[in-house]
Amino acid sequence: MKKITLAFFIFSTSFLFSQNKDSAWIVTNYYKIEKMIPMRDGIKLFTSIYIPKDSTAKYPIMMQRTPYSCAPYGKDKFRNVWSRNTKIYFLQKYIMVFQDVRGQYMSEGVYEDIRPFIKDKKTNKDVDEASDTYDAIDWLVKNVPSNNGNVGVSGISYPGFYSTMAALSGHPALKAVGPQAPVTDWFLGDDVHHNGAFFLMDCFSFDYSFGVPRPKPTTEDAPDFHFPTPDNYDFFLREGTDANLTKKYMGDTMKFWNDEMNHSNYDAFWKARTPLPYLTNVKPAILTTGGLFDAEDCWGTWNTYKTIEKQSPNAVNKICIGPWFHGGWARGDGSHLGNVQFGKGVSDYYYKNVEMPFFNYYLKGEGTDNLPEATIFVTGENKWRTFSVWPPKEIEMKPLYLNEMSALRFVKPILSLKFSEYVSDPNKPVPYTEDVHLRRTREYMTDDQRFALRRPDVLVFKTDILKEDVTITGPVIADLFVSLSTTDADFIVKIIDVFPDDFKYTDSTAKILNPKSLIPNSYPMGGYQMLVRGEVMRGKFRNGFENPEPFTPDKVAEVKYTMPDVAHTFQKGHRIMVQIQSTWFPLVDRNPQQFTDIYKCEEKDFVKSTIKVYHDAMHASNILLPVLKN
Ligand code: PG9
Repeated sequence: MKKITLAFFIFSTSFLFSQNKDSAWIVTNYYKIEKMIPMRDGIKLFTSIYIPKDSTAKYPIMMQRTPYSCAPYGKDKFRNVWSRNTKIYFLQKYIMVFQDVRGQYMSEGVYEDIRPFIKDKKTNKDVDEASDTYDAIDWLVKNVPSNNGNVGVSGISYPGFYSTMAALSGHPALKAVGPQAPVTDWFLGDDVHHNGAFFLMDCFSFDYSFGVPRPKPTTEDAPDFHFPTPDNYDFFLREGTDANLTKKYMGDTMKFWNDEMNHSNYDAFWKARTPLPYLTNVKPAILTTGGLFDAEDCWGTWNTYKTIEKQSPNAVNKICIGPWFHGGWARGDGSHLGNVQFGKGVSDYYYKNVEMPFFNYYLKGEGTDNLPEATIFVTGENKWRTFSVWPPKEIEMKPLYLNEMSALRFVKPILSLKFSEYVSDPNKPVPYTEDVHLRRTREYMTDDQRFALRRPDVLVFKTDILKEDVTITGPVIADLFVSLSTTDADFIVKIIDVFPDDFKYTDSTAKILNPKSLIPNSYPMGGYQMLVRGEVMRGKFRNGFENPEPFTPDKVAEVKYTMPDVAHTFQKGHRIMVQIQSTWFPLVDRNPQQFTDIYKCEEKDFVKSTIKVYHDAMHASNILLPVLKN
């Protein structure tokens, strides 16, 4: 087992986490080549390759395939800022490879969003992201000087999708893959839709720029949409329907926006674009990384790990989840999100104890793979825990029942015919966060929910003050019995940690936070209602995403859906709160609340709906919590 020298380790650790963004060290120790690597169908992909100048040793290759550009272009141009998740590999003397995927930036070919995997490839024309990865790896190990024949592929978000597709390439040199916050299923739970509900803000901004046609290779980025107002709630409410946004801003040039508008159910278009069914017999070791408070691909993170666990039982398949926003381990120190604090050194801990040991073992033969199956940061108690299986075998799925008088109890209600009701008005939708702002925030995932509690169209239920800690680790299932006065509606369930009225972050917490990230704790944290998990369900898909069904007005129906896994301790003295609402705007597009194609409907189709949520012995709405037994 090779040991890196203590001096090099001290230097590299200090450099890695130093504030000095200058990559002078990288320029001194690396040289760069650029290559158009030929794929099996003749298309060439632009690839930047950074190689250690020290040619006395052999080094592993770490590759990132991206639709977001390998800039800077030019063999003498190096980035002057390296994010945490790449700098660390330079310091460990990896050969670093960045590739523009087919049809993006300087690569040839035609781009296709989340290009479908072709399981039975018959000719060299049958190409996908897996075959492109195979061809790229094959070229690299045969042509790049000083490589040791071992390749890793890793990446965050869309590069996370390309990492998962790399695992399907079948190349023998690919030894380890890191799908990080991977884009996985854009209808069931990632980015574009959650449970069939359209994520308007993210998709409008993303599609408007990312969806611009690219007629030929370019190094230029497409322009972002210029909002005429700093108030996104006002902008999207005034612009009205999805159809109006299509007509006014997207036209027919923004291909993927139009694809979204023309595939309103979970049809063959969407099913073809998820890698999950193909993750059988996975060969490379897999480490999936993600954030509890990832607003974009939390679903993809959890479901990539769980699917490999189920479909590839012999695979080395690990997961690490921290208290991060989307990509937060590489984009911040993990000490806090918005007003909620987690403590010092969270992201550093991950790189030093999880990601680097994992890849160094499989690509350099250093150390041992004694990484636990699941390394999970439990918020609330703010501690890393490890589990031999996820969800933990020590959990009990306990129903937390809605009761009358806005009570929440682990006891089923006994009264009959009890319900709580609200009127959902699509012209006065519940904001997804309190402040006036432009682009979707990261912080909404842990924001204070007191602003929503005050609205008449938000139902609120809460437990008594907890007499002991309640830790939940695993999936949360919302099981609602409802009736509507109309034929469709959305349901948003929010699981909330209510802090004690006298809550303050203690000096010890404050002290352990990295001074740079210490936020001026001016926000009134007493009584803070921390969003732990929120998720939407488009009601018409309650019995299946392929075939939406209308509600029968005033007839009780069950709306049951799974929310992305959580890891949180509701500490003694806190309360558990559940809020239920039918709009979450403009995060999610408005439901006209009539059974119709939402992407084609008109302003006149939007109607108020009187919604009843039942909590009686016959219709016991509840939230199934994965309570970790002590
Ligand atoms: N997860 C990001 C995203 C993709 C598509 C729409 C909106 C967001 C991303 O891959 O960058």
